Formats: sequence, C-alpha cells, structure tokens
Amino acid sequence: MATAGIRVEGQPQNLPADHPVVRWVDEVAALTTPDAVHWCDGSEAENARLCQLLVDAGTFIRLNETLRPNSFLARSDPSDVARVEDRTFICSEREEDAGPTNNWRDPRAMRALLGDLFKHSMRGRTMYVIPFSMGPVGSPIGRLGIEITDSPYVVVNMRIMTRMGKPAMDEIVKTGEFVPAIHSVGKPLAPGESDVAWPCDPDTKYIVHFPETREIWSYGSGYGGNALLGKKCYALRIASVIARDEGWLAEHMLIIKVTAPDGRVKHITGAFPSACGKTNLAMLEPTIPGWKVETIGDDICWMKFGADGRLHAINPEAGFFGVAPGTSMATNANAIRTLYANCIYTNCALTDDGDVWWEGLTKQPPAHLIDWTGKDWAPGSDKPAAHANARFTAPASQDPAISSDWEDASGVPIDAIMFGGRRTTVVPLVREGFDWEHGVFLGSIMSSEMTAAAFGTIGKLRFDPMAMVPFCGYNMADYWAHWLEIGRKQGAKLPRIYLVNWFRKDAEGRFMWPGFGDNSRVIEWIFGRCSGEDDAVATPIGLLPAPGALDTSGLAIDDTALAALLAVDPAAWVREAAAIEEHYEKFGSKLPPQLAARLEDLKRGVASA
Ligand code: SAT
Ligand code: MN
Repeated sequence: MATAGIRVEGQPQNLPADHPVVRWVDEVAALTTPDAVHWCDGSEAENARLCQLLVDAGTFIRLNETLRPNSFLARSDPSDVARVEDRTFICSEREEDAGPTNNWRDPRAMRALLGDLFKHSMRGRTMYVIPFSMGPVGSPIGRLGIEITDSPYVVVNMRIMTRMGKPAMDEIVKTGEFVPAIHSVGKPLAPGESDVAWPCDPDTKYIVHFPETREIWSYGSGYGGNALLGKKCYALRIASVIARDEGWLAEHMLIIKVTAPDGRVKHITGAFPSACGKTNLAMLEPTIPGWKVETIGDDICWMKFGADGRLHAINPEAGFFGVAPGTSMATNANAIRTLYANCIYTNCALTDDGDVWWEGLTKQPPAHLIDWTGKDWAPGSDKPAAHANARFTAPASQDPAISSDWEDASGVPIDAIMFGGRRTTVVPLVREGFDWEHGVFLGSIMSSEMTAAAFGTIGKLRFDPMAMVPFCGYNMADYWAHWLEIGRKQGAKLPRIYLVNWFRKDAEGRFMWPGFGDNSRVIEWIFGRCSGEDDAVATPIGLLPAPGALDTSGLAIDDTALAALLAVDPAAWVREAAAIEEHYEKFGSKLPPQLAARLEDLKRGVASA
C-alpha cells in the first residue's frame, strides 16, 4: 500500500494489489490519513466488536437485553439531526444538467474544496471500507458500491440497510463495478485528543454528487441519508442518472404486494414526500376482509423492463430507516413488531428500564425518561422526549408482513404506480391517469400544502414531482422526459398510474378520510382497475371511481363527505392550473411539450366543466 505505516485489517485475500479498489482505498487513505484501515467483512463477529466499540465510546447505549435484545440507542449532536438539503450538491459538468431544483457547483471547484476538507480529516480515526450491494447480491437489477467512512456508527447501520460485506466484495472483485462513496464526519483528532460521543462538523457540511463520474463525497454529518450513502445519495441521486442512461427507473417509492381474497396478486409502488406515512402504507393491515398487503420496500424502488415487457422492481435496501415518532400498535403494528430486536435507535428517548420511547408510542408517556439530548424528562415538559426526526434502523427481514418475494433477484412485475401529495383541499382521494403520458403529468404536478409557519407561506403549494425533488440527480424536466421515453418503449406493458391524497380536510379542519388501514379501500379499487374492472368515470382531471365503486362498507363516512372526496370543483381547478403553470415555468424550454399539452387539456377541460 502507498499508505505505509497505517495499520490495515481484513484486506480481502482475493483482491490483487493493483485492483482499482485497492488503488482507490490507498488514495483516500493518503488524503485523509487515518490511523488504521479496516476492510469490513460484514460478519456477526465484526458487528459485535463495532457495537461494543460504540458502547465504549459513549455513542451507543445498550438497551435492555430482555426488552430489546441486541439493540442500541444513539444520541446525535443537536446540530446533526436530519438530511441537509441546502448542503446537498449535484456537481454536473453543466449547470443546466442539475436543473432548477438542485444546488449546483462547478465540479472542478467542488473537487478542490473537497480535497481541502478531506485532507487529514480522518486523523486519529479508523477508516472503514464497506463493500455493499443495493439489491440482492448478483441481481440483474441491483448494483454495487463501496463506502469509505470514519464512522463505526455508519458501518453498523449500513450492515442493516444494505447487503454489506464479503459477498458484495466478491461480486465487486468479479465484476470490477462499484460506485465509490467517501464519507467523513469531519472531526479529526489531534494526538491524545479524546473523542466525543457523536463526532461531526457542526459548521460545515457537504453532501456532494458527481453524476458523470458517479461518485459521492459526504463531509461533516453522521446522520441518516447524509452518512448512509447507499440510500438517498446512491440509490436515488446517482442511480437516477444511471437509470436515465440505461433506460430504467430509480424511484423514491415503496413497493407492496397485494393479494385479493380469491388469491389474485398485484404489485403496486407508491411515491410520497417525506412525512406522508410511506412506511405505514408499506406495512398496511387492510380493514377490508380477506385482503392482504405485504411489504417489499418502504422507501426506494428500482424498476427495469423484463423480457415480458413489464417493469420489474426490486427494493435496493435491506432495512428500514423509519421515523419513530407517531409509530405505534395503532398506526403501524407491523413496524412495532419489526422492532423486537437487532435494531439501532437514533434520537429516541430512553426509559428507566432501558427501553426506548417516542411520542405516540403509547398514549400515556412513562413518568420519567431521558430525552434525546440526554436530559431528564417528565410528562408535561414543553419539549418532546424524542426528536421529531428520531429514527429506527431495522432489518426488513424482521417485518412480519415482509413478502416472500422481497428478495427475488429478478424483481416483481409492477401493475400500478401511485403518486401522492398532502393536500387538504381540491385534490380528490384518488384518480387514474388516462394513459402513461397523463400519469407522468400527474406525477409531475404532485404537491403538498406548506404547513410550517416558519416558511411564512401557509397554504402555498410546494410541488414535489414524483417525491423526487430532493433526490433527482439531474434536471427534473429531463427526468420527466425520461419517464415519457419509458412509456414509448416498444412492446412495453406499462403499469397504470394513480394520484392519491389521503389528507383532505373539511371546513372544520377534520380529516375526511380515515387513512391508515382504510387506504386498502383505495388500493382495492386500483387492484380492480388493473384487473380490467370498468368502474371509473372520466373527468377533466382523470378517471375517478364511479359512484359505489369504492368499498366503504363498515366505514363511518357519510355520502356528502364521500362525494366531496371524489368531487371536481372547476373553479378551484382553474386556480390549480395556474399554480401548475407557474411550477412548470421554472423549467423553461426543457419542459417536455407533452406535459405542456396535458396542462392545456386540463385548463380547457375545467374551463368548460
Ligand atoms: O435521512 S434519510 O435520508 O435516510 C431519510 C429521509 O430524510 O428521508
Ligand atoms: Mn424517503
């Protein structure tokens, strides 16, 4: 190795010294100057050793072995609690290839800046080399990566979230293909300097993507998608670019398998912005008798055409990095059951008997807790005990609702795609696109109302097309063009596309639709449509359930509310169309003409309705 003097552990025997992986690891070590390099094999023994190391360092608290076997709680630095979208960069050669929804920096300038930031950034630490596979190892839809990190917390999380270790490295040696991802918490240690429990750089963070060379560099944060680089950075931002170039789709979608009472099966994906209950929907327990929903994925979906002309999907991840607050036996029993053991909790509260707690887990909070900042907490406190973005990292295999085909290497054939925003007005409970192109139009106009007073724009629409605004690695308008291109593939048997909205409110501000398990009623209608049922009515905004088509038996919902959930108010849609036009204007001449034409159709349709 060029990095003479550095202790090296676990370098794979089958890796020739001149292999590109070895050269790259040497280069990164020469730049970041760690004390040691550890090549991860993903074994139980390695994991146990790292978890103990994290306990000894004060990063992890081992939870009660009876209540939560082999589980740990971490508390982050209060400045490092979520993804940092304003510090996320797409450094394409040309600015127009990043587009108006991404932060762009010149790649040369960014490389120079990163070179300075990463210089000696791992001093005093161990540099871990994490080989991983997104998707089952060897899957024709999956892909390989290597994350280099100075955070053992990242290693043990990556082991849950991806297929990490020796089998992935063997595949990398065999194929020579991998996306390189470099991560540093940005807190080098001077000789003799003692570490903190959650090292990070509170002032400087960079989450950087080079789409042309398919590289990821992340500096300054140890949290979630900033640091677990297989997730948003690779599986969405870089993979969306690869997918564009290769003719497939990398999407921010859950994947479910739905089984009807008569045994017929359909697979459905769903794209929803953050905080719309994606994990809940992925683990849904239907309220309509005889129906079954099983989980394939809760966050990311990679879809490729199979020989049958259909889109086949895999979940590239192996775990759930779910929002803990609000998760309970009432809202998501399967998630709670998934958490019985072998999980990592971050920024949850700690109970006196060594268990975790978060707002919503139980109706009554415990009488005493240690909150996510490590301070005593009692009910009535003006601050929540768990951080609002507290997370669990849980193996997907522990989900009792996991589908038997969730690791099918060739993917599951997709019948329907759902898009959904969070709209209290105007947008109906569900509608179907007239065709693929109109479905892409529906995805491109997905929006939510801004609720945070901090934005000073309550009620203003925020458009989040396909729930991909924070995750598309290239120009969003080119991404729409790619979706349209997918629809033109010769011999394609395309999924139907839906736009759903669980969040309508009445004049009193009450939710009009019960949501959760009752969303199975909408899924049942979609299932029927995909089986050729003719129970929709055409409106200017799409195909809506015909009267009586939605099964509401046993639901306490009156006819007026149901009618309102499925109504099209022309005046409101004229205003909506104006907002869509403004949203589209950001993309200038890149906007695909097909989408502009669909907007004109909508305007014409609602004007004469
Ligand atoms: O932190 S993650 O990017 O993994 C989750 C999220 O913010 O959506
Ligand atoms: Mn997500």
